[in-house]
Amino acid sequence: MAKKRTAAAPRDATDTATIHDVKLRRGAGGELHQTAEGDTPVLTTAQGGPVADDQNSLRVGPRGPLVVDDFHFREKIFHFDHERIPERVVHARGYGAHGFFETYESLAAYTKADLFQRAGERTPAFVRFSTVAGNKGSADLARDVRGFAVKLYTQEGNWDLVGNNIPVFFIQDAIKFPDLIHAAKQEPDRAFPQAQTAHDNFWDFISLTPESMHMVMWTMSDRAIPRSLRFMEGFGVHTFRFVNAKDESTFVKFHWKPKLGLQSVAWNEAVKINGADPDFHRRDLWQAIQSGNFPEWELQVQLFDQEFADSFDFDVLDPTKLIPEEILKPQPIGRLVLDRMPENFFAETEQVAFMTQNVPPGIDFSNDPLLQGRNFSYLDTQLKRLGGPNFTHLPINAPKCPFAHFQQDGHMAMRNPVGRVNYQPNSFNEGPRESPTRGHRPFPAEEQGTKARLRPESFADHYSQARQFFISQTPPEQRHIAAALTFELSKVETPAIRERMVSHLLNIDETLATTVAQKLGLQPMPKPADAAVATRQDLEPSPALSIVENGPKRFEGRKLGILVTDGVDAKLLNGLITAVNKEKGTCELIAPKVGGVTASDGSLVKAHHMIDGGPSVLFDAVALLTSVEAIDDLVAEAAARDFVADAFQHCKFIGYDQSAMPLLAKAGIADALDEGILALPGEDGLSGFVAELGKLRVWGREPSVKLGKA
Ligand code: HDD
Repeated sequence: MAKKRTAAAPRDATDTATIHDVKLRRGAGGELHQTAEGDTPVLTTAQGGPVADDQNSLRVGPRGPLVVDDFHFREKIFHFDHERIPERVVHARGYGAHGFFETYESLAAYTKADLFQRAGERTPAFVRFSTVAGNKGSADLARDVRGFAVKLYTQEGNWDLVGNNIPVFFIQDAIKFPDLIHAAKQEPDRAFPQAQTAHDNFWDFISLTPESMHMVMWTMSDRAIPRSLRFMEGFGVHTFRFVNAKDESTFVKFHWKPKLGLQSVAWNEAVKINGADPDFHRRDLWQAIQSGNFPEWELQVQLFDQEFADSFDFDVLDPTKLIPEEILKPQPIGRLVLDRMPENFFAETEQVAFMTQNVPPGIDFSNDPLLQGRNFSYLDTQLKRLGGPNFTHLPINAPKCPFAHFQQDGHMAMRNPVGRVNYQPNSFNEGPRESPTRGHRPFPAEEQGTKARLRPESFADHYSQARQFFISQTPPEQRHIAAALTFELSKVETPAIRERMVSHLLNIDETLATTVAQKLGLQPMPKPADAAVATRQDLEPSPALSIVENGPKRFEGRKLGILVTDGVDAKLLNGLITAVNKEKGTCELIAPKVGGVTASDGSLVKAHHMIDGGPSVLFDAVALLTSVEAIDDLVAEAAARDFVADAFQHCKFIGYDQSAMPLLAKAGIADALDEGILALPGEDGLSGFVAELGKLRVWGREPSVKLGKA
């Protein structure tokens, strides 16, 4: 009997097969391709038919019309016309990576969640980072919240921890979410601004929503312009529950802490990065993973009981509040490592469907109204985006543990129950049955109350933690918040909205409010907003809220941009690269021509960028390794001057050899050499220079360059 003629891969097939004398080769997805001469697969239609000519449509004569029986043309164009799916209504721009989560110790005392039972257990993970407001093609360095969505493929089902890089949220009730997002995204009549909150609608909504003040302090801080996705924290935001085998519940808040510490950019830098490399964050993640520098976060949890929750004046169910780490220290429970990029962006990063309601047994929800509203929303959005109820059949969304159910049919069903019985209970004793012992059971919390639309009194304090955040920042970070507010409100055209915002700021910090008002030219000063101010308390500063206080101590994972010319001192250059690499940093070379330069020893050194293509905003620090012969030509290049001037105004460390002095002079900083502008190799040698780079910025310089001064 003839072998089955099919494009589907037989289970036991090897890399090649021969069917009806046609040589076949297995593709990445297990499919078989017909092979032409050599090992090149034959191009086929989606139906598997070999294609003879893919360059010319079928037509009548050389100048005649096309004909309708060109099924290959029809199929090719039809498929192209349907390539796009709706982008996410929020978090449209994102980038994902695969990895694993590793549990440190058993957490059986707190949770029966299978992934937390055994020390050293690894659970496959997929993480998608995103901005919120911008469209899919917007730039990475928008001033925005970053999504931090983690899918853990546990042995008892997928757990999606769909968080942000900010531990609180704008609103307390999910019913306000459409308004918040409408106000933040482009205004509907003019369709701009793109990926920016600096416009009337956003600040109008915010200034009428006092509960958003805490989150606004975060979004106006440098948290909203991270240097890299690898250098930011993630938060589950809400209070969740751990539930153990005895049905005992412990409240839990989740924190992802980056191993490489926190780091952000300056606003002026962000604006320039968006022009120089709109894909800055995704390129950075791609490069890090492809080069084996796998980003890592520690999962830490704040665990507490009802009695502890009751000790606060605020409510742990209120998503606009956090529990300061100094009051309840987060405990490390595992680590997340991202070690593999998707093979296909669309199949994985675009089609991944996160849903807050995906929780395994042992993890449960609290009565946070925002969380409960989210649990309702995410399923709907996947249906819209992915086009049908079978999106769990997509490999990126399918569980990696055994699963069995009677859901069937629908668009694009790839798996249906086999056999006669597709229901339960059934008397044929076939198919899966529920398991009261293993299955997810909600924590049996007792609930009572009158059904009503209301906001509890315990959610009323909107300013105490906003103030706490502000006073926990270092002076440069406070300056940046004031500058960000000034910038954003300067783009607001309606004076009453500016005033309303300043009246809220007065309840947060008077100096902040006055600075912003002065810089806006606001007169007279408005009165403080009267929204529930009576509840405001003076909370202690929390250093854990500062980025500068929690930055790295080393240059590891960072990038030095070295501007080189012909005649560069080969020993100095090689020594510097070695010293940076030893510290697990990387170097990129910028030269007048991308082909490279000839070093002092005659060797050809290839460059990564020409000067226009590699501005200093792309690097964490810079070095100027030039030569006496080439410096005049370099000084003549405006881009070289900008390279140095920007590095200076962004408070970066600048290493230089003496020949580069004219360039420093051209950039206007030869007379302003400070502790961050270091001659190379320097007294402590190149390793001493690289150790200094670990401080990342020379914030003491900032007032003199007026950067970030509101
Ligand atoms: Fe949301 C996407 C995070 C409130 C409704 N959200 C989405 C993503 C992240 C968050 C990271 C992107 C997931 C991905 O990469 O695919 N959202 C949050 C956080 C919130 C929050 C941390 C507050 C604590 N979200 C929130 C509310 C609602 C939604 C209150 C609706 C009531 N979110 C959605 C959504 C999205 C979404 C419309 C759009 C795309 C998607 O779900 O998959 O359902």
